[in-house]
Amino acid sequence: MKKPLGTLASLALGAAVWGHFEAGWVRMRSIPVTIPGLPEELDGLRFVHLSDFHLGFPSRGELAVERAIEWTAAREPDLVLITGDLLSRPGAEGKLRELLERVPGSLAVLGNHDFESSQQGEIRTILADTGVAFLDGDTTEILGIGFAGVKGFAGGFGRRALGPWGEDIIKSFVREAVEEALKLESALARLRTDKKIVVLHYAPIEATVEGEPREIYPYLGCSRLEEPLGRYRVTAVLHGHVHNGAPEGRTSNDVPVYNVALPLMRKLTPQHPFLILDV
Ligand SMILES: [Mn+2]
Repeated sequence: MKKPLGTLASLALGAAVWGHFEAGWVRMRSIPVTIPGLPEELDGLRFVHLSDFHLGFPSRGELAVERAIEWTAAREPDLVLITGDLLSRPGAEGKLRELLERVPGSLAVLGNHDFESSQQGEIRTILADTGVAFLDGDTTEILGIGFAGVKGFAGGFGRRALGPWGEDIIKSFVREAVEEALKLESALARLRTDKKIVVLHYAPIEATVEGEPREIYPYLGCSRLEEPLGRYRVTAVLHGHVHNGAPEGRTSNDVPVYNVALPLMRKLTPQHPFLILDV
């Protein structure tokens, strides 16, 4: 009697272990996305957008991240954009360094997870050492396209966004979102390029959050980040963070917004857990 029970237990354990790792499996598939209005001379440029690595010990997504970096490096894209949550837990600093060394010249913003274990300083050192530009209200111009990046913050969307009212702690919370939006706005004001791409961790619109439980919408982004996007005629916005949201939406001024949280990509296009913008 003992043996079959033992076998069943092993099977159950085997299935659980397989399920755990299968969630981090990678299968590749391409989804072409067209950005309307880009000039002809940019035709054929290839950007890769990677997000939400959530490395650390333990990390079931590490294999997917390795494959994504391997795939990216092999195709020598014109630019790699990374939208935060590089480390979720300690224990993967060496792995992060090793992966980023394979995509030098990338642009990155940090995410909320990068702050969780107070590792943001160390992550910034790794970014600097590996030649990845860190954007925190900063801008850069590459191939005639201007890039502006901030982490962003939470607070909710539209008329229901949290207002700076009541207790000091609520005011401080709202102030964080306002300051991130101001950083983005002043970065955009400095860009002189016709084409501008914004890189965020948090979502600037509700449309790419749809699919998540409604109760957590306000923690996934803030429409205060949307305000500067229309004013400065941004070409496209890339963000991460929203693991169960929608991959694409538009601001009220019709700016396309792409959500490329790695866990979302693994579900939607499991063969290809990242977005290629074919411009
Ligand atoms: Mn996040």
